[in-house]
Amino acid sequence: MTDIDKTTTRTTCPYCGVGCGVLATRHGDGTVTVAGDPDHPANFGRLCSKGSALGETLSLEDRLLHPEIAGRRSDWDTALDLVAGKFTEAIDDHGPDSVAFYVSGQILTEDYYVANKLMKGFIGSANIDTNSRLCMASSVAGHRRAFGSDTVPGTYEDLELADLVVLVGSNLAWCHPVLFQRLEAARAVNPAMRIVVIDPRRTATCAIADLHLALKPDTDVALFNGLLSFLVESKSINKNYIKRFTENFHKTLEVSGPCEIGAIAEASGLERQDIALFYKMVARTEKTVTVYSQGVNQSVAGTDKVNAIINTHLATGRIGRPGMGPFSVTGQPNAMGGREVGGLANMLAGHMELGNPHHRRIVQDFWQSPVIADRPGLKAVDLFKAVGAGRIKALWIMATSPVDSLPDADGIAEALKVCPFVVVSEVSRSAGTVPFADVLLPAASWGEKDGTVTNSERRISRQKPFLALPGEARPDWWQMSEMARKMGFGKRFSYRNAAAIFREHAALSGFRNGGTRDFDIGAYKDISDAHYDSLQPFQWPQAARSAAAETRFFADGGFFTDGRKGRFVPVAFQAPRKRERTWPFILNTGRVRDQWHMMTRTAKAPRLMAHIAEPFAEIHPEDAGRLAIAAADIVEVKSQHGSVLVRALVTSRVRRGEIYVPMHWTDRFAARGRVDAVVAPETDPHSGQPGLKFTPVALARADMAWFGFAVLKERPEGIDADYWALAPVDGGYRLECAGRNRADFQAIAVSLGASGEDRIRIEDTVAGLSRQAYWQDDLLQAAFFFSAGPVQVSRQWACGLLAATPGRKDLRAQILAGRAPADRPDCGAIVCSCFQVGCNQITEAALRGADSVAAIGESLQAGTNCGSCRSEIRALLDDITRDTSNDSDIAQAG
Ligand SMILES: Nc1nc2c(c(=O)[nH]1)N[C@H]1C(S)=C(S)[C@@H](COP(=O)(O)OP(=O)(O)OC[C@H]3O[C@@H](n4cnc5c(=O)[nH]c(N)nc54)[C@H](O)[C@@H]3O)O[C@H]1N2
Ligand SMILES: Nc1nc2c(c(=O)[nH]1)N[C@H]1C(S)=C(S)[C@@H](COP(=O)(O)OP(=O)(O)OC[C@H]3O[C@@H](n4cnc5c(=O)[nH]c(N)nc54)[C@H](O)[C@@H]3O)O[C@H]1N2
Ligand code: SF4
Ligand SMILES: [Mo]
Repeated sequence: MTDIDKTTTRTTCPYCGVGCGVLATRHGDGTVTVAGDPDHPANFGRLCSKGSALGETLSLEDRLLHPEIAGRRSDWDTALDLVAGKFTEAIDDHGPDSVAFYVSGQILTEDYYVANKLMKGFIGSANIDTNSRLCMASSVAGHRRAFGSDTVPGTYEDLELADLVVLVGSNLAWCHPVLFQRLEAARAVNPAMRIVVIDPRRTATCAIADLHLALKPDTDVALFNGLLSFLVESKSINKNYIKRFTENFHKTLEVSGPCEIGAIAEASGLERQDIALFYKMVARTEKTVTVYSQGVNQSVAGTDKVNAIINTHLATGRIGRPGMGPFSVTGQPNAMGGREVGGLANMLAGHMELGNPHHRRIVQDFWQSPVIADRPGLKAVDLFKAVGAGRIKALWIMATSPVDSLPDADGIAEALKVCPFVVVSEVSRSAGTVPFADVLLPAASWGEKDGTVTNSERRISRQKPFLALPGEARPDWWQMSEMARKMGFGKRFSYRNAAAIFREHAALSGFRNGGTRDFDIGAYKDISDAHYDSLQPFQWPQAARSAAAETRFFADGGFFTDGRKGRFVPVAFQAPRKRERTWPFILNTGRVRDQWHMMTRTAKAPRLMAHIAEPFAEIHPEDAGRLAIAAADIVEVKSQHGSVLVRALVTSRVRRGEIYVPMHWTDRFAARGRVDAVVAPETDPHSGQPGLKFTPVALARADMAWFGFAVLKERPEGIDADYWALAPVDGGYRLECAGRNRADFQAIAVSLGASGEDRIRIEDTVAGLSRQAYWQDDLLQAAFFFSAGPVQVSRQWACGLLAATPGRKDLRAQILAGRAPADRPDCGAIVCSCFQVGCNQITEAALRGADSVAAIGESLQAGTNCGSCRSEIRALLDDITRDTSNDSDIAQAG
């Protein structure tokens, strides 16, 4: 193992479910740098753009440092007395189901364990749900239907060992970048490996796809049912496996019916030959892995999609063996840990079932608890409906922002307003939930907290502190334990540290298990504090009686259903809802490469903001043409629930009639960019997961009388423009804005905080153009570029102005001209965030002969550090060879 000195800590990245190991090093000047841990089996030293910028996100700016009651500073004792008092009062007056916890896959296993234990075993309600309901619930439900347990059968290595990797509803290149890099590297070694992407959009992931199936949204079940039938008809099934280890095969076939490619083409909108090609590839490739993510889970047919996929693996016996299996990749760093402790409202701790009396007995005996919840609690969407209806009297929200991330987000905000008592545990003062909190509790953040997380391949790793707790911030497990103590349950919550909780969690997993339950880490039930501190990443199961870790499940059956058979689940395809005339478009939502969720952390790193700096809607050129929407116009996307104003990104990457808007922008960074205000709260009947990728909407150009772009030293407050989007840059902020009514540009500049003794201005009222700049003591304070249409200045050049050497006189001429001097060409929208290389530079290098990603790396360094941009570089190169214009992977105005 690599030697590290005292200033370096081995920990785990707090972002995605790949769960990369990180080496964090503290320096004398207080800064922290991070590097990939070469010894961590998830990443072997790699990191993506978000992971490698972690050191830039640790400032205490925006941090909550003290408990607050009704907006006023308080102390822990007073705040928790109030919380315990209000919860107890509600329980006494209205019963245990009148209170609830809403937690998150971003708290650690130890935090989660305590929250779940308190609610289900001591308060006696199952009203604890988590943002994993928006994320993994359909996978959990699908796994349980097929396997009898929530088990991910495979490992990351399977992607490398496979000959065919099918990515369904997964933008791996942007959302699980290090896993994507491992896949890319494996393909370089095994050029025979084939990769299929099934996604309505042509994403960055498609850059390595041999076949991209741009199916109609929510038609995956038709495609995979057809595949099942094809496998039978082409005699590619494994009869022995089916017979020995599974049940319900024939009934399932009856539902999927004969393989009629024509009907499948009709349903999915795919070409018949593409479907046939895909089916043949699967039929002839034993080593097939099907990776799936939110295009599968976040759907009203999510659980059926999961089972349609699993059915094809059971039928071929391609499960639990090297290079084979269905593989649900998890989103959050601890989505899996949350499932292990039973954080969902319909689960019990240790992967046990709330509905199973035997399991309830086990858990209650182990906890020695006064009660045990015996019926499922409210799932996220229903939970907030109950809050809105006044049925929840006290609610504790921890490490998630439902007013931004749940569908019908404005409705959630209304619900929180009527809730009599809301507690919010947060690290960031700018989180969307903060204004709704009666009590605010400052939580420990990454770098301060201590515990474990489980990644997508069932690997448990340590998150370790390397910074002191700032102010009065405290870990979430401590907050919950103190609350339990104040409610009178102190004896069962007297944890000294995270290790003590981990020991209890490990012991429960092995308690009366004997191989009847998949989740067993009993081997760690007596782990010492010292061992816990130096715990190396390991995969479960790790039962007390077994020596080595098993790494895969179900190659030889051994399912966790009653008869220990794997279950085929008949799933009938249901055509998605027909479009109505008022709502002719389908809104799809998801992620961009360099932002994490609501941007409370990633937006602190200017270089991550350089990739895409404002919310956008991807719109097909034909739709744009029909609606007279030009590139970089502002558009309104509206549903019956709400609307957003975003920049138009006209691209053939999306299908006609569909638009894609990222989930990340909140009121803090844009005027009206919260896309979940538009998304419909419709859920999957089995998992309760909302269909976040399919909302019928209307789309229209928002007529703007003026457009503006500005760089500013100070963050402007109260921006008076119909559209705006703000992003930090080195030395200040950049602002995009636009307004519906004709305006006085100087007045706008002043309202945005323009000040300085030294100013320049050029105005052309006929053309509706204005450029202004303000200096104070030779330091540029702000520069503004206004015009009647979308502003055409190079953003990279303008953002560089703030960092320019003070006193440079040539800036004046540049600003008045609105462009960089001829000898310093514009680098274009940033593609490589590590080395700040733009698309113009890449295009130029390509035209000079750098015709591969490697050659671009050699000439510009782009793509040679974290590698997250390599698929975009490849797409740019492809575009240049195809000579298509206006189709890079970058937002227009980026
Ligand atoms: N950069 C970045 N990475 C992240 C995160 C982040 O915020 N930023 N968040 C993490 C989290 S919590 C999660 S859950 C994961 C999510 O990771 P992914 O699931 O890979 O990401 P998404 O962008 O939500 O959606 C994936 C794709 O589903 C497609 N899709 C939509 N509808 C359908 C459909 O009907 N069928 C199919 N087959 N596909 C469809 C969308 O077009 C989209 O490209 O990412 C994790 N990683
Ligand atoms: N339209 C649409 N909506 C979506 C999705 C989508 O694809 N489309 N994806 C959904 C998915 S998969 C997910 S996972 C959710 C994510 O949505 P959220 O969970 O709402 O997103 P985050 O911004 O990650 O919220 C985490 C919050 O916890 C705080 N925090 C960070 N660390 C800690 C800690 O240790 N303790 C405490 N107490 N607080 C902490 C952060 O400051 C932040 O405010 O969004 C869902 N919503
Ligand atoms: S892939 Fe990136 S975001 Fe995900 S764990 Fe690794 S470094 Fe973190
Ligand atoms: Mo997620």
